Amino acid sequence: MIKPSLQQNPKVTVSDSFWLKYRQLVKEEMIPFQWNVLNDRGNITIESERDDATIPTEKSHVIENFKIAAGLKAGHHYGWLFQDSDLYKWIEAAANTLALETDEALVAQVEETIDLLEAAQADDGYLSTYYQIDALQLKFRRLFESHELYCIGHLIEAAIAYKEATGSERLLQIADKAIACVEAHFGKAEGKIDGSDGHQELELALVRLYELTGNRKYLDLSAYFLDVRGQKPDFFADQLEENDRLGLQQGSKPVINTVYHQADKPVIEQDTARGHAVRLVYMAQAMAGTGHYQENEKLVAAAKKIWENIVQKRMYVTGGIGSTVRGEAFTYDYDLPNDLMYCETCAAIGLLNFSNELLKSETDSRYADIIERTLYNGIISGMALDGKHFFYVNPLEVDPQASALNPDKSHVKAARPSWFGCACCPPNLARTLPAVGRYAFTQKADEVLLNLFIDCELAAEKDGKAYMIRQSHTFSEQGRTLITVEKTTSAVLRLGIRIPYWVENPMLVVDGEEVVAEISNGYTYVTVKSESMAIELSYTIAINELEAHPLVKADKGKVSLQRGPFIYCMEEQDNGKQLHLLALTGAIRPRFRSDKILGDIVCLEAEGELHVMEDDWQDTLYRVHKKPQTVPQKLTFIPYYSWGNRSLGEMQVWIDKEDAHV
Ligand code: FUB
Ligand code: ZN
Repeated sequence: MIKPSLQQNPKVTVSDSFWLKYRQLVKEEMIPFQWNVLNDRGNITIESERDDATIPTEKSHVIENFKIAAGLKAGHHYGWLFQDSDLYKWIEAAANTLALETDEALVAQVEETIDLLEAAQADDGYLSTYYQIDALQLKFRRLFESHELYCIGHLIEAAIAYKEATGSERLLQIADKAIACVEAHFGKAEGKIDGSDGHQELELALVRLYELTGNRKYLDLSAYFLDVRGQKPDFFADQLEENDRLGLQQGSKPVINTVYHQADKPVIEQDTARGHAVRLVYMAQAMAGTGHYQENEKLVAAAKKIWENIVQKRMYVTGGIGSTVRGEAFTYDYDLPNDLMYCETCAAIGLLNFSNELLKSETDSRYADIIERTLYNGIISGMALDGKHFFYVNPLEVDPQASALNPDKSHVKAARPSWFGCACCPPNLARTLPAVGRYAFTQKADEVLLNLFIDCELAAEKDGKAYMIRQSHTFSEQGRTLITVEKTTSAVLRLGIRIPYWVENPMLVVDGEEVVAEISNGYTYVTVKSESMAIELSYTIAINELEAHPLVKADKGKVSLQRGPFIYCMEEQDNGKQLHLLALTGAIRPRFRSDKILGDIVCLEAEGELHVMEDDWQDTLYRVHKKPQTVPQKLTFIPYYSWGNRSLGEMQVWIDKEDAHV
């Protein structure tokens, strides 16, 4: 393993019109809208994410919970045990926005929120509004479901973002006090709890805190929580037994599913993606990060194994993960049903961050491919183009009638609701989108990687000397990428430029001279010796018909279309009803379109055919097979992320390929 150097969030200024639109949406729509929700203001309809009457959908109550915990109000906690994390993610979203542009009113809002957190935090640093208000006797005693450490993880991430954006350490102090509380209660020493949280998150946040501070104690604590997981598979159940023995009022005592919690065996032995999808990728990100900085090759190798299993056998073409609503979980290799899937927005965000973490210890553009696939597809599909409606799960095939009438598809929404009883995804999007520049480059001790083709500028330092890399792109019929490097020193800089799989015939010109683009692990390298250099990459943007591995039953005989980083889909609005009766038969062309709702997009138009239903089907459900009649039909595909923004209707990513209608 390469000796790890501490990586901090790169200072990247994004100027890309596609991503600036999202940044504006977060600032102008999502942050104020979500603030209203957290304060139970406005007339916002909260939907339950699936057909389950126990999901709390009356209100958010997040700010109220903190006020009650702080003793400023009377009452009970409302919402999920992890409702606090909605506020922490909101703060992180605000901070990531403040890192891009100052906004005194927003700073004041965050400062007020920090006042509230300070008031709510117990003297020993404990902070979990549910347990503080209604069940203090169970503090750290029902870890399978309590999310106490999960919430501290999100608090830490918010504090890091706020420090990076404003220089203020106020929130970090609260986070540090919470960490001190965790250290006082957890560990190997006699009398301490030797176990972990049911939902991983604290571990990855501690790695990020190490990156910010360089303090190895955070890394060691992350390593402890990773290491203890699965060592005693009965740990969660034993806690419940002990609560009974001690006569503590504790409510339900379910049978613990240790696979769901990734706690049935040590993490180092977990070589496939199992259980709850978000938890798994959050855990694996922490394994990759902790392993990298502690130079623990086994831990990094175990993380990689999990990553390989996901991207080779358990990931949707959109970068979505999680094949079943039951337990929001992975199932088995190649089981990727398009209409029953889960593909939670948070899980795609987790896979993005997991891939980004692995890229730190291994230069391989496959990680960047997944960063790109998740970002441009399964993540941004999680929100409407108005910034005020969200998907929790991101289907690849939708029929509104099925969503309404088949209870097994109650989680497969045909339109994005405003908010959810479990609101983990919307603020997760809000914190991720303004930070997109962080994935564009990876700075390593001996090289800088340009991962994403986003118009932006990196301002960084190497050995105390400043350098700048600017990239800009044109994606019309042909692709053209201009990269300028400027340095204040003649010290050599090795720049790796990712050549994405959707680039054909790349031609590289460096300082006016054509050079052969030799590719190593998906990157082509340019050695910058002089104080400035101009690099031009031109290429053809491929339109690919992707097919899935033959063992993916759901996609047999079908293709999905991809141009550049975007996966495409068909909508009823453009193609009529019964999308499953369409097949792709001929050429595909890009068409530039300015749509009132969808904005400036590149659609794909293709020759296709419609399987016509003959009259003799009227009262017949089955007949002896004969070749179906077909008529030619023009097909229109839009980028997947933009589906569901017009009228309610069917949507489909995978389409039959010509010879399917025989
Ligand atoms: O448990 C916290 C979050 O709620 C998970 O990450 C999501 O999957 C949802 O269950
Ligand atoms: Zn979520």
